[in-house]
This record gives sequence, structure tokens and C-alpha cells, in this order.
Amino acid sequence: MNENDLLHSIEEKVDAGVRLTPHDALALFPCNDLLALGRLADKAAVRLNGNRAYFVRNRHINPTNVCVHRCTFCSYRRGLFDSDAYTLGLDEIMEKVEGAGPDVREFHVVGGLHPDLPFDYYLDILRRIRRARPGVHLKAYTAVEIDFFSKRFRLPLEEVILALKEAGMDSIPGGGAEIFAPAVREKICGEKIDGDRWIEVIETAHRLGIPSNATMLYGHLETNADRVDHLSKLRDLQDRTGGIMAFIPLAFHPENNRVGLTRFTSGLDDLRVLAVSRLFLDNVPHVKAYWVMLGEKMAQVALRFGADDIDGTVVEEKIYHAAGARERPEIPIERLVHLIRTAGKVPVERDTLYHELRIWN
Ligand code: V47
Ligand code: SF4
Repeated sequence: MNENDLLHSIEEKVDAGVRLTPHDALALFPCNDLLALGRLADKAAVRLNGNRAYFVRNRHINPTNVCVHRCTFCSYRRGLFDSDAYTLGLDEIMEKVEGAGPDVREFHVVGGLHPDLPFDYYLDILRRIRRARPGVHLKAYTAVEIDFFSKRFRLPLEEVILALKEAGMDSIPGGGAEIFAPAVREKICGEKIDGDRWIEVIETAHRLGIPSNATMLYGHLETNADRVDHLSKLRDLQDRTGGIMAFIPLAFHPENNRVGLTRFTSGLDDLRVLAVSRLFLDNVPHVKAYWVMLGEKMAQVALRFGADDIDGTVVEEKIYHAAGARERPEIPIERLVHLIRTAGKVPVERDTLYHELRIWN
């Protein structure tokens, strides 16, 4: 089928609300008519979220960069005895929490897999933040960290999730999914839990009333078939639980890591991944263009290619900056609003669960 016929058949499906097949997604990835692809993805986004584009006042906190794993793409992790290894004390974490400003709606807490910290360290982070900021949403600890807690502290997975929930965890960030395809996963993060276990942890959390995000790391060694496999597994999971709030494609950053690539992803590929994801994941309500990763300008363009969210104020970011991101990590709310407005969308301030807090007309 030529590209025009393909896009036409996809448009018919989008208009009729018919689900795309993995074969459709695979055919769309090499598409060169990016504007047509973007228009279709925008149509799918508008159907789900109208002309709205969301942002949140949030603050990232990374308690430790010490990690027992050595994922080859990770520029952030350090060994326990490295001179620039750090682990924040609870008081240091609370200083960041207190400095976050009265309007912050979300704390995003993720870190490395530290060999020595007790379970109470992780629970106390949640308890202390919860006590200091009762109304603020705690999006904390990826599926990889939760699995690590279960193994390290010899507790059943359900028990770990319930203890974290009890301590204040409201949702789970989407990290650690990377790419599920086993051959590539082995090369870039062979020590990490496999894709099936990532899905099991998230599915268990959803069943225990904890929603999550989901990510896909792309632009390294994966093929388009690997991307479609990843998206298909997420779509199946979402059919079973409905617990995924947003999908976030994460563009591989090549600096200071051991994947062996020197190139960043291309802007066209970033837009393609966003657009195909929006079209394929018909059951996931939001697709996020994370501005720290894409840069402000690409994140803005992404809002016309299927994304309806650009994340938030972030304030402090370590993972992407270690790997070559140039964007300054803090962005004023007015700048987020401006980016959205000048993309022709309506800026909507949200909380983590996408409750609308304010429409910035
Ligand atoms: O799992 C690490 C990725 C993730 C690199 O849920 C890298 O709202 C590119 O998941 N190049 C953590 N990516 C970040 C994450 C996230 C970010 C923003 C919002 C949310 C959310 C989640 O960062 C890791 C990994 O996939 N990552 N190193 C790198 N060199
Ligand atoms: Fe550790 Fe996460 Fe980095 Fe892998 S990606 S080395 S698990 S911090």
C-alpha cells in the first residue's frame, strides 16, 4: 500500500473509532508525510481531550543516585563508593519539599536501587511529605524500585504496594519500562526486571487502587517492531485495568553512558513516536511530551502531533541532565502557558489525576 492509501485507511479507522492493529502501527512508523500523520494524531487527541493541553505544578525529588544496577543507557547512577554518589537525608528532602512553594500539586519521587537503605527510609520519605503537605499528590517509586523493595526486604509485592500506599503513595511514575523486547532489553538493562515483571508490578498496583503512568525509551537499539510490541503490551494491560493515566515516550540521550551511540534522536522521529503512540493507544487518556527531555520548542510542536500534556515545573532534574539534556530544569508557569497557548491549545492546569484546576484563558 502506498503512503497516501495507508494514511487514508488510518483516517477512516480514526474517524470510525476503529482500533489500529499492530500491523497499522508498524506501517505508520516509516511514514514520511509527517504533517498528515500529525493531523491524524491531533484528531485522535482532540477526540479524547478537546483542544486542551495540560500541565502541572510539580517538583521532582531524586533521593539517591546510588544503584546496584548498571543500565548502559543510564548516566545518572553511581556506585556506592563513587565520589559523586549521594543519598539525601530526610531533612534534606524536606528542605526541598518546603521550598516547593504553596501551589505545588505533585511530588515526583524516584531514585536508584540503593543496596543498604532500610524500607523505612522510603516509607518515611512518603510519611514526612504527606504530613507536611497533606493535599499534595505523591507520585513515587517506579515498578523497578517497587520490585526491588519486594526482593530486598523479602516482602510479597502486594504487601510492599499496600505499605507504600499506607505511607502516602498516590500513584506510580512510568519509568523503568524502557523497551520490553527481550533481546534489546538484555543489551541496555540486562539486570533490570523483564517486561513481564514490569507489567505484573503495575497491574498489581492498579488492582490495589494505585494508578500509574507508562513510558517507552526509544532511539537506542530498538527496531520499529520492538516499539510496536511495547505499545501493544501497554494497550493490552490498559484493556485489563484502565489504570494508566498517561503514556510518555522518552527519547534516548546519549551522553555519559555506555550504549555506544553518539546521536540524539531526530525531531522527526520524536514526532513520529508521539503521533503513532497517540493513534495506537486508544485506551490511554493522555500522551505526554515531557519538555525537559524534548526541549521547550519540540514539546510545543508535539502538542500538534498527538500530545496533550507537557508535564510541569519540575524544578530540579538529574536523569536527563546527566545524559546531555540542555534545557534548564526550571520553567515558570507563565512560560508553560505561553507554549501551550501559542500552539493553539487551551492551557489547563491539572493535578496528577488530571482533575482540571484552572483553565488559563
Ligand atoms: O526509566 C534514563 C529514562 C526514566 C536515560 O511518570 C533515559 O510522569 C533517555 O520515567 N536517555 C525515568 N532516557 C524518567 C521517567 C519519567 C519522566 C518524566 C515523567 C514521568 C511520569 C516519568 O528515564 C527511566 C529511563 O527510561 N532514562 N536514562 C537516557 N540516557
Ligand atoms: Fe539504576 Fe534506574 Fe539507572 Fe538502571 S536506569 S542504572 S535501575 S538508576
